[in-house]
This record gives sequence, structure tokens and C-alpha cells, in this order.
Amino acid sequence: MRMVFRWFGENNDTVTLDQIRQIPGTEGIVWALHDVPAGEVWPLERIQEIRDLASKHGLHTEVVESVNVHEDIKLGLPTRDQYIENYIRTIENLAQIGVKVICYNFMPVFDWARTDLFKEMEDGSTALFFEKEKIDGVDPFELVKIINQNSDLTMPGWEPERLAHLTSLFEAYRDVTEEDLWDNLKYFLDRIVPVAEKNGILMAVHPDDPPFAIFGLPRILNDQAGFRRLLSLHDSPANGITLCTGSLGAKPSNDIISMIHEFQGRIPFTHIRNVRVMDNGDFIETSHKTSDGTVDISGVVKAYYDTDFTGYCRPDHGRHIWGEQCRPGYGLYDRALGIMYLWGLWDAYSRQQAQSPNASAGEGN
Ligand code: DNO
Ligand code: MN
Repeated sequence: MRMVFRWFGENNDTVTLDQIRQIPGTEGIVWALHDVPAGEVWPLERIQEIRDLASKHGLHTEVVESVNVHEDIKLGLPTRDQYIENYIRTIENLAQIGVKVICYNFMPVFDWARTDLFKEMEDGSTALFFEKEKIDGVDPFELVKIINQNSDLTMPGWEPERLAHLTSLFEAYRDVTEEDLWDNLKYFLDRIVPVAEKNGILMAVHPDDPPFAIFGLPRILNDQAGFRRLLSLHDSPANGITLCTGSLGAKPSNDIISMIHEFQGRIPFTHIRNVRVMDNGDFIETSHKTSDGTVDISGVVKAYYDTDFTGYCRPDHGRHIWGEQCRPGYGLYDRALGIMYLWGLWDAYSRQQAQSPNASAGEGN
């Protein structure tokens, strides 16, 4: 398991590279050019700048999250070919500086969605919260108004240029079914995967977050069957998964440990975080500790250990604790604590294995 940490850039993050460097066992940043609109080529010079900056701090830049997919690709419009061409050029540029994994997602219009970014918890910390009823009842066009009132928020997947076109995007998706989305994903992968293969890059799609349709928009990657189908679209390691335990964990029927076993070898990147799911479908993002949420984090780490996971791992969103003022979900403290919890579990499993050398992988499940 190779630990990395998401970093939004010098003028876009409260966490510094020096701080990241001091988190035990953390070897690289997970980064993106957040100001380049989806569909445009990432310029080589900008990419090299990040690589140079990170390496000055002893960190690598092998994992990118996300190269966003233009909506025209997801919609299957004729204009998609140009955007796919640009995506290919971005892959080639990233390969030049040694990028190994590109995380992306295939969610129409929205990346992750929450109803409260700073929900107060019993211990005084705050965390990202999703109140299902609030979203279920929302007319998408009402939502456009709400978002426009909060236009000072800049977050991944909620880029201003996307929000500006929300109304027309909702119109465009009106007749797009899940099967259409599968066709469009296949069309994209058919062109991207061979390029990734040639460039030594593994594509890793992130699950839908939350793991169900919202605002009437189709969503296809949120359970085991969906990911099985994704992998079968292209039977190549370059067509892989960013297995996010928090996103998948918000759907209680998902058996994440079984997914880790089934999809081993096709998970170049994992996000590990915990969520507590309520009976009514609401969920809140808790600390990584297994007993704090509904996701069996220690079982997850054991599954990775048992399947000899050598991919990249990052703690995903964290709570906001100790008064830290930071991007929602992306403070230093709770994510650093999460890393230490994950390493603690990992070391304990490896010690256990070392003490019983005859134990075969997977024993004791
Ligand atoms: C949620 C986060 C996501 C993720 C993107 C990847 O779990 O990890 O915001 O960064 O969906 O494209
Ligand atoms: Mn994630």
C-alpha cells in the first residue's frame, strides 16, 4: 500500500507540502490542475511545475485526481471526439512526467454532493453530511438557484464553468438513460484505454457519490454489479477502479470487502474513509475508526492486506477538528489521523502474518 495525500495547489489549499511530507509513510500528492476546464488539454509546462514543486518537498506526483470528463462525452454528443482527443493529449502529457494513475468519474453534471459541509457532531467537530430527504424532494431547477446563491464555493466537480450551464445541462440529460450512459462510457474507454496502456498509465474510475441517482440524473457506477460491468467493457489493467469506501459505503447493501477480493488487480487506487449511514438513508462522514461509522475499515484494510494490495491509497474526506479552517473535507488533522489509523491496521496485520508464517493469505476471514 502506497500512501498519498490530496493537495489542491499552492493558492488553493490550507495544507502545505511541508506538512504533508511530515505525515508518516506519505510519499506523494494526489493533484490536479483545478483551473483547467474539463475538456481542455493540460499544458505540459504547468504539469512539470507541479512535479518540480512536489519533488522539492520529497513528494511524488504519480496520482492525478481528477482529469474530468467533459459533459459532451457523457452525453454522447458529436462534439465528444474533440474532447476525447484533448483527453488523450492530457494523458500523454501526464505520462511524460511519470504519472501512473489517473482517477476520473463518470457522473453526469455533479461530482460529489452533500447537503451540509459543516454539520456539527456530538464532539464539537464538523463533517460533511448528506440529508437524503432534502435532495430527494429538490427540483433540479430550484437547485440551480440555491447553488448560484453560494457561488463563492469552488470545489472539485463544481467548477464555475459547469455551474453556469446547469439549466441547459439538465435539459440535455432529460432523455439520457443508464444504458445510454454505459454506451457513452464504452465509447470513451475504447479510445482512452489503448492510449493509457501505451503510456504506462492506469485509468481508475471513482464511484458515484452518493451511490445513487440524484436529481433524476442517471448514475451507473455505485455497486458491485456496475463495477463488474465496467471492468468487462475493457479487460485491461489500464481500465481500473478508484475504490472509494466512503462513496460505496453510503449504500449499505454494498459489500466492500467482497469487492476488494473480486476486483483485486484492477484497483490501482483506493480512497479509504468511513461514513455513518442512518436508517433513513442520511449519512455523515465520520473519523476513520471502524466503530465510528458503518464501514468496516479494519476489514477493508485486512482485505487489502490479504490481496497483497500494492496500489496507491489516500485517506478521503476528514472531519474538521481542533478548530482547523480548511476546505470542506480536506483539512490536515483528521486526514493525518486517518493515515495513522490505516498504517496501524496494516502493520498489525503484517505483524500477525509474520508471527504465523504458515498462515495463508485470506485465512481467518
Ligand atoms: C469523494 C471524492 C470525490 C472524487 C471525485 C473523483 O469521495 O473522493 O470528490 O475526488 O469524484 O473524480
Ligand atoms: Mn472518494
